Formats: sequence, structure tokens, C-alpha cells
Amino acid sequence: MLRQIEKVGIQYIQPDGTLTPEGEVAWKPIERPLKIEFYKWMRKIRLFDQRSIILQRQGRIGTYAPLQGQEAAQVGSTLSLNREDWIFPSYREHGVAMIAGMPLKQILLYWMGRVEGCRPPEGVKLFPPSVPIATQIPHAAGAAWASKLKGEPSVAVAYFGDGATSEGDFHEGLNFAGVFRLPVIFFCQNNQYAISVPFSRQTATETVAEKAAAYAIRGVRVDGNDVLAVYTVMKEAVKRARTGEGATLIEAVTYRHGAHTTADDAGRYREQEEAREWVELRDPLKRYRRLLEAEGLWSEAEERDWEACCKQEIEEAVCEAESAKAPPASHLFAHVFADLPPSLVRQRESLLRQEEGR
Ligand SMILES: Cc1ncc(C[n+]2csc(CCOP(=O)(O)OP(=O)(O)O)c2C)c(N)n1
Repeated sequence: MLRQIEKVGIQYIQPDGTLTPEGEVAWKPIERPLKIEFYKWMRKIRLFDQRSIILQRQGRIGTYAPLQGQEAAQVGSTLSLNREDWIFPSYREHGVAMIAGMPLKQILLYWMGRVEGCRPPEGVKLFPPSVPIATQIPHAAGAAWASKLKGEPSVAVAYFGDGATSEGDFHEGLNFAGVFRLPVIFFCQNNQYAISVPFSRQTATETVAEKAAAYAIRGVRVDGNDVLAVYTVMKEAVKRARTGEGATLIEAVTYRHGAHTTADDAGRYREQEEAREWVELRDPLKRYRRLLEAEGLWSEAEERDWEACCKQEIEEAVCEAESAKAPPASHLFAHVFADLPPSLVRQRESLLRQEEGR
């Protein structure tokens, strides 16, 4: 485990918030508003996450996949994309979805089990969260192939976890991208666990990034808790993709602070000491806030104002989601079978009768 922590890949901001020499170089050209935006997004996403867990505990949303700890990986990567780029997320990318332009209300509706939560606003090129592991990876390769054939400048990004790298879809997607030199980025958030399976049991290689070599694409390992490093590495991958240099596999080394979903207890399969080390010493928000404050770009008062502003926005989204009109019960039967089997036809009719009788 310690070996994993030590080998976090490219790092520009150290856990104490100071810049490495390479970090100084990467930091300088970034405009002041973007430096602040990195932090604002990370803070908002964390507050949303904390609120969603409470909503689930109160029975107001069905289940929820927490992302705390992975904010830097999501913010740094998404802020390097354009509106024209395609995003193929898994179920843990609420941060990515927000930055791409998905309203908070809809993210909540998704976890309330509503189809509206899968439908992005016009112009937001975000696919619905993929729950089957790794199926979004060939989809992203396919979208990148379409962009290439059409001569469009858009890049496709697939987000997935370390567990997904054991699936056939991962290898097929990367292979295809390598052969056709596609403008796609495979962004793996290695949060150390696939539910309860630790990374050491996921693969015998030391890193995910090295697997890129087998497909002749570029592989990069980056400290996923370092927003500046993730942003820089991703920017470079996007540039390569847009200029015809092909795909990149990015492994962002990070840690999921909480449970896999609100349905499990991470204390059953993780050492407390390990979790404490990541949560207290390597938290992406604390690290970046120290840097911002040292540079005179953030203060306690700004923190309080921003927190209040986010909390209000989140509460408004909760109200909107909870007051959204409930779908008719017949929707339960709408999207699985082209021709409903007789047993389901009977169930649907029974439900419809109940609804009418109300
Ligand atoms: C094809 C498939 N197999 C198994 C599952 C059950 N399952 C749900 S989440 C998960 C672990 C995924 O871990 P990882 O890819 O590391 O992503 P993370 O949850 O850590 O973000 C598994 C095995 C599934 N959803 N889909």
C-alpha cells in the first residue's frame, strides 16, 4: 500500500501546498480566474457530495456513489475540455457532469431513479452514467472514430475506475484507438479499490498507465489529488488528440474517501490507517487551498462566502428535484423490452388500474 502512495506519478503541488520546480513552470501561465475556478469547483462538488449522502440516508434519494477525494482528478481533467468534446462517464462522475453543464437538479434526479437525470441539456455532450463497468470505453473510441471520419475537431473522453481495466471492453477500446489513431482520452481514476478489491489484486503490473504500451498509445501516471498536474497532463493529451497524434491513457492516482456507494461499509475492507493517511494528509482540497492562500488568491472570508453560495444553490436544486412531477408508473415498463412479455403486460395493467383508482 505504501509503495502505491509513494508512486503517485507526475506531481506539481506537494501535499503541504508548495509547488515543485516543474509545478512552478506549469503554474505561471495559468490565468488567475482559472486558478480560483479550480478550487471553487472542487469545493462545490464536495458540498454536493456531502449533501447527497445525507439525502440518501434520509431516504430522499435511492442510492448514491460518493466521489469525495476524487475532486482534483475530475475538475482538472474536465476544465481542460471544450464544449465540443464528448464525455462518457461512469456513475461516479458528478463533478465532471456539473462542469460539463448538467444542472444539479438533474444529477439528483438520476439518483432518484428518474430518466430525466440521463438527458443533458441541448449542447452538452455528456452521455448517461455507465453502470455496467467499462462499457463506455468502446463507446468513447467509437465517438472519436466518428469525429475523425467527419473531420471534426472534437475529442472523446472515457472516465472509469481501476476495476474497469480488467474488463474486455477496456482492452478492446484501447486497441481500437491505437490501430486507428483516434482522438480519445482514457481517463482512469485509480481510487485504489473496485468496491472491496484492492488495486494490488486488480492487476500484477505496478501501474495502469504502463498498459498503454501494449496498444502503442501514450500512457501517463499523474497524482490524481493534484489539480494542477491533472489539468496539465490532460491539456497535453487533448492537444495531442486534436492534432492527430492519437490517444492517451491517463492514470490519475487518487483515493475514494468514503464507501463505494451508500450501500457498503468501506471499514470492512480497508485499513483505517490507510484511509486516514489519504484523507488527512493527501486531501486534494486542503492541498490546493494551502497553495491558493499562500499566493494571496483565497481567504477565509472568500471560503465562507463561496460555501454559503454553493449551499444555497444545492438546496434550490434539492427543492426543484423533489418537486419535479413524478413520472407515470407505466414508465417502469417503457425502456427494457420492445415487446413486453405477458407477465409484465399483466403487471403494467394492474399498476395502471391502481393509478386510475387513486
Ligand atoms: C460489467 C459489470 N460487472 C460487475 C459490476 C458490479 N460492479 C459495480 S461497481 C464495481 C467496481 C468498479 O470499480 P472501479 O472500476 O474501480 O470503479 P470505482 O467504483 O472505483 O469508481 C463492480 C464490479 C458491474 N456494474 N458491471
